[in-house]
Amino acid sequence: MGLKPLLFCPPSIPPNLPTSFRLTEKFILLLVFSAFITLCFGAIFFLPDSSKLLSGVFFHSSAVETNTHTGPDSSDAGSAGNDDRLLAKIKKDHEKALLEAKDTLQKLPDVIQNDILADKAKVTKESMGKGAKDGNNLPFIEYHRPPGATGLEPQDPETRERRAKIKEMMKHAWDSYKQYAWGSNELRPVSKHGHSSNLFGSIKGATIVDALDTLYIMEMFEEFDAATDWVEKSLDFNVNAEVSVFEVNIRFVGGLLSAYYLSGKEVFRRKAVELGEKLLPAFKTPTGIPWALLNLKSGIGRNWPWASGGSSILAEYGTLHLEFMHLSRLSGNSEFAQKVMNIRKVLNRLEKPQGLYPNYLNPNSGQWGQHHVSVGGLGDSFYEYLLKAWLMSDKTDEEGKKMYYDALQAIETNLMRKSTNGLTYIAEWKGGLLEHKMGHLTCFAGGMIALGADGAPGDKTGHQMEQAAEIARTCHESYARTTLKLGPEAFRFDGGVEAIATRQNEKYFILRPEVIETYMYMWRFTHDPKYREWGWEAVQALEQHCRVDGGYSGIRDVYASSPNYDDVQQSFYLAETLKYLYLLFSEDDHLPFEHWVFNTEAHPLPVIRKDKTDRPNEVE
Ligand code: DMJ
Repeated sequence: MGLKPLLFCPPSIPPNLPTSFRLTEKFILLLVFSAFITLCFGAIFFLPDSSKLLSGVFFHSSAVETNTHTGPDSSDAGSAGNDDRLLAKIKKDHEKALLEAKDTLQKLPDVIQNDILADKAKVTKESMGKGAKDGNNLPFIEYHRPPGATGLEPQDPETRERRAKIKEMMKHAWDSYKQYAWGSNELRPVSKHGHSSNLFGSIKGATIVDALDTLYIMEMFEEFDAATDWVEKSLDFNVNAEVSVFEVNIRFVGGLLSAYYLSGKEVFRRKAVELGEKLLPAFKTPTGIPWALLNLKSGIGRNWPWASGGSSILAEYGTLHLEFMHLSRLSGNSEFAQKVMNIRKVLNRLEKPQGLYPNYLNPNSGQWGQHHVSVGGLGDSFYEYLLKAWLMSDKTDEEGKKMYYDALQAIETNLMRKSTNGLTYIAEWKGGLLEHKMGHLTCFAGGMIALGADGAPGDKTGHQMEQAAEIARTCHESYARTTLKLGPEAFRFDGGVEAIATRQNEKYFILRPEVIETYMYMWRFTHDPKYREWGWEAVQALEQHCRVDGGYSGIRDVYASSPNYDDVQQSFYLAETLKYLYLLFSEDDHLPFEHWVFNTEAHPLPVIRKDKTDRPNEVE
């Protein structure tokens, strides 16, 4: 099918009318038209804001708005009425303000100060109530540094010198890390490069965060500032990686919290809360007992594949309490505290074999796994946190207190034994049978028992101090009986030996702190000089056998005639071992126990005072 062509047919025009303008007429018309357009555009661009002009015509404007611009318009009767009312109100307000000022001037300075504090507390309370939803939206907190963040020089010259030596050791460890592994989690001091264990996923800088508070208390402020700068610019938790909830909590959250409380720098509070929030999905289990491992991006958790029946580990889920209580306090978000209080609830509902807490608990069923009990690896810091939760709450957490002293009683009855030659040790319990072995990790218990002795029920204070002293002695023996004078990972009391490692895979020393930690507590409570002497023996051994050009290294066999390095400078060497040594040679008012509680990675956290509940933002 074809299309018809479109033809143009002009309409017929009468012959006497002009069909078009002449050129001059066209020109004049064009001029008039363009002048008109220019006028219109000029009006749009150069006249005052037309909306304001129009508002006077089309919209009713309030008296206040009118008066702020030009004052009263005498020709407008309604507006004049408004103005009178307004003037009267202003006058009244002025009179009220004058009366208040007069009132204030008559008050005593103390009363004025209290009024200001009450107003501040009110504002803080209101903002705390709203709760932070991320590390960037935190309530205002007025920072007060708790006492003893730094300490005075020791009186005694020898102690002063020894303390200075520990600071020099810290400098060597830190400078080496900075030179060879800056930003990595840990340092390989022999091969002189960075190292990372998979405990931290792809989070970086474990040594920096772990060392912050040690740098601060040793007054190494230049180094502290460099570390702070790194935290501000490079510490990143937005990683798609699986981390150990426990390790990240005790080292990173704990380290950041301490750095905040010591320095008052907001960046540490922000980072601690940000990381705490990233850990919360670990609690998404039927019982609320958290997973051991968590992918920080997906929030998916799981347990260690080797843990009995898919269980969570006592020392892992039981070592979140101190940090999470502080996270709630610093963020205004009560979820952190609820999560850890729920762990207690689950535990309290369970039947405990002989009053003991097995190391394995299934987070789905809420039932114990294998009946394996230990005050060393897998169990240790759970007991520590029960006691410290009570102390950190200014002794108001009665539940924590009861759980601690009951557990200690069960440990004493079922696990604590004396060797043939009189060395007290804490064995491991496997379904009712004892394994007569004590781990280096278990040696922290001397310090813990000493710390709790004062509050022991009945008249057990003296008894517990003796137990603590005996454990300190046994652990010292485990060092003294080696060739290199450093303690093995585990030592046994069977097969004719006492306090000696018999298995090759238990002979290593990885710069762990627990024995020195116990010396520090024992020194503070007894002032018996032997504890400083024992600490100094350890310093000499560390210098002789662990110090290398590029930092400090662990060693593979403490019974060998010379050290075989494992080439790792653990972050806890800076966080704990060197900090406890420094405090051992410091005066008691440096991080005093009545104001500070150490988390299990030796990060000091302030006691939350019960008499300041009305001023939640004050530490003391
Ligand atoms: C530290 O990370 C902590 O003390 C933890 O509780 C177990 N032990 C290591 C150091 O030995």
